[in-house]
Amino acid sequence: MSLPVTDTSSGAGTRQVDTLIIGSGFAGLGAAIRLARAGKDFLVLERGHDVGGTWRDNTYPGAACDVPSNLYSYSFALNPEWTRSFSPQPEIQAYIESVADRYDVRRRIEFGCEVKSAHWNTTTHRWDVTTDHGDISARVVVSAVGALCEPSLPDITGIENFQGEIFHSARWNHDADLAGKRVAVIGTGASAIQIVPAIAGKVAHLDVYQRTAPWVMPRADREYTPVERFAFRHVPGFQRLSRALQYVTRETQVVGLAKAPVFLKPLELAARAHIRRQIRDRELRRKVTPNFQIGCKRMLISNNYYPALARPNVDLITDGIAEVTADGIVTRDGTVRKVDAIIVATGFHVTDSPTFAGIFGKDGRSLADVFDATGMQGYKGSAVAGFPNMFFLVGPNTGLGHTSMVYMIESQLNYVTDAIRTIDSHRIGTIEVREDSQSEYNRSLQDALRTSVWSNGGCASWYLDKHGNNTTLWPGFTFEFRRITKEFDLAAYRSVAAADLPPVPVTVESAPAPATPKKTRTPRKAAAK
Ligand code: N01
Repeated sequence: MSLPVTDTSSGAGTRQVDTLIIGSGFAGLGAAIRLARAGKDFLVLERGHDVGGTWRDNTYPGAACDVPSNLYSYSFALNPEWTRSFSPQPEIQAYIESVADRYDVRRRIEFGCEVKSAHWNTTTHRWDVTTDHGDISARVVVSAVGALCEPSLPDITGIENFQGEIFHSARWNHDADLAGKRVAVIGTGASAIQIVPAIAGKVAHLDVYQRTAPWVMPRADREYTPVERFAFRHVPGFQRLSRALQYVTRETQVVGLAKAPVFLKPLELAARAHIRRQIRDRELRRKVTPNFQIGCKRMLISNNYYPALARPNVDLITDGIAEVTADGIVTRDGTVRKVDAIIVATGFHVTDSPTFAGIFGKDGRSLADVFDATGMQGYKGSAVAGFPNMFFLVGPNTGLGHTSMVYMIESQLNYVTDAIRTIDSHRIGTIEVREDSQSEYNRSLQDALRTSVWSNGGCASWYLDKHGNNTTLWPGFTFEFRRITKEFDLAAYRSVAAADLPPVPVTVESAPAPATPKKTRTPRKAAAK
């Protein structure tokens, strides 16, 4: 157990924190629970006013999960309260809040505290973190900011001049009354296809601006019966069995997605049949039929998106947007469509998150600069060379298109918790993934991705960075990731024992607090080179 060096009082001066976790979505909250269980000393900073991350922020009408409910929870906190086979956002948010309460970690989370920057201090061998609640010095930082947290706004000429209501899907303005209004939705991704059916019946007219038609599959969503809900609560192993079956079924998709896309053909046929079943109009059928291989972009699921598009008050517009004016949208063919409100459902900054620009590693370069040069590369999604004593959750190549991210997050929690345990038990002062470990790891990832539909399916997606590399998705079965993250592999890292670090010079004005627990007796030779 590490010594309790965290001083969370927000008095004058720099606060000393042992492990600083940034974010309290599924990843950050999970990290807090795991570190609390391991008896570690930590503080969580959360810029929002509650836990939940992307599930707290995405409150748009129709928001729901496209992963089955029983798979979409922590393995250590199954939720017998799910009411449907695919959960709506309010239930997921309520679940996350209930877990925070059950594991009593809220008191270790500082809400409404935004991290502005984090600089590795080569003198103190700690992270200097600037926040809007003052400065913090942390021995270890765990970044759990998530991939889908920074809304991406489209760079469309004139959009800043629009005079009506305009907001991003992840920042829904619940004060805006859309009833009886002319509304435009820009984008046809996972968020938009849930928003469109939810508002189509309320607005006077809806224009849906589609740049690329997505593949949409039927959604096997239904209410759980009272018998099932009783069994989830009272029959030992029943919910876990349901979860295991869902896990295995979903995992079979990896064969088609990552290894041999020919096996995705049955899914494509099912999606084509879905279009034929739900849309009569030939022209609309043509417009919604994608021109790339299924799976290349995230496969969407909906039973009410196509019927919503077929409504008389809804138009699907496929001519590109030329500009936005004060009161409407002009497409490239010159047509002007007046609207009262625009909903921007254009996704998130994933490979170019603005959070990268505020993290500065040991050579003074920001994570944004490093990723700009090399692409978003890391090691096991959890560490990046040049950024000592920093771990990432939902880092590079940990994303998924086919199953629950919570499974990947829990794999990373095993790894990062074990890393912190190792740092403490070996009395390590600084630890950093070796460049050769990271390069080798990324070479094998990119090799594995070569056969995937994401690389060969003929689409442009946010899975690929500007170098054309897929730096977001895990290229194999998720149990393979679970295996390689089961234990922290110290040999892949360069570390310096705390006792071998040069002493921190003491200045007249301020004497820095001890960097690492000093009163320890583990032999320094235990730290790997
Ligand atoms: O964003 P997206 P999202 N002009 O990036 C279009 C997760 N999620 O918020 O395809 C016009 O998928 C863009 O067009 P194109 C899930 O992981 C999960 O919908 O790039 N259009 C696309 O249609 C998902 O993948 C759930 O040509 C522009 C859309 O905007 C991720 O969140 C629910 C444009 C963006 O789609 C993001 O989904 C919801 C422009 N300038 C979301 N720029 C679950 O159920 C972009 N577009 C778990």
